[in-house]
Amino acid sequence: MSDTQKQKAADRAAQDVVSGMKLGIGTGSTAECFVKSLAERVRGGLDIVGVPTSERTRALCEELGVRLSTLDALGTLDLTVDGADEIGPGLSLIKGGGGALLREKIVAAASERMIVIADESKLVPALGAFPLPIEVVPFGLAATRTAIERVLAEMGLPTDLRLRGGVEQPFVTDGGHYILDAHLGRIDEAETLARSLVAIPGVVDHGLFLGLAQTAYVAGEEDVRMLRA
Ligand code: ABF
Repeated sequence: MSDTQKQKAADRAAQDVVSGMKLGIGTGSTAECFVKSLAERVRGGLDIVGVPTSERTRALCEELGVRLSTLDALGTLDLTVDGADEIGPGLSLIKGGGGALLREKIVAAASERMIVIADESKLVPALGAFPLPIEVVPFGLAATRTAIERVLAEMGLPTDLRLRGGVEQPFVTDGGHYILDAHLGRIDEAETLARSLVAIPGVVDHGLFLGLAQTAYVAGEEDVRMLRA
């Protein structure tokens, strides 16, 4: 979890940005390193417009002078650069530990390309050690939770769901939703799980990002490796 490694991966991704691009800008500490690299290039004359994936990222972009617009105004984006909680086989990802998965997924899906940036601690042989965030509507929380547990049980997965922030003070996303973190251990059938979760009324989305990223820049002690899906 080295900040230097995160910055190196972020710097590498910033090199792929060219003037005229419409950019999706991720959330989290690695994405913040990217905003810093980007801002430096903007000061040097790079002309881009970004769509932030969270209010936190919006604030940093505004502070550092990165020009922003909205997804509705721009339509499609050329590239999204974002961090991840886990990077598994084929650049399957778990995201959402930072609580911004919904906007991150909408922005990534509206982009022609997605680059993931990370330090090598995020690389895993199989997804699932990191708890899978599931974004849910507050209304009917108990019913939604029961339906998720049923799906998990049917797939032979643990039904250990924890409301982020706790019952007294649940964490609220930028979209006004709650997050249930599913402690699964290992996810072998990510596609099936992803489909089953979004089919549940009350589930807004989940942190499995499958088939969205084409490239990852992963920084180790020595260098930055490029991985392809
Ligand atoms: C975002 O930030 C999230 O999807 C992911 O949860 C998190 C990773 O944060 P960090 O870069 O701080 O490890 O990309």
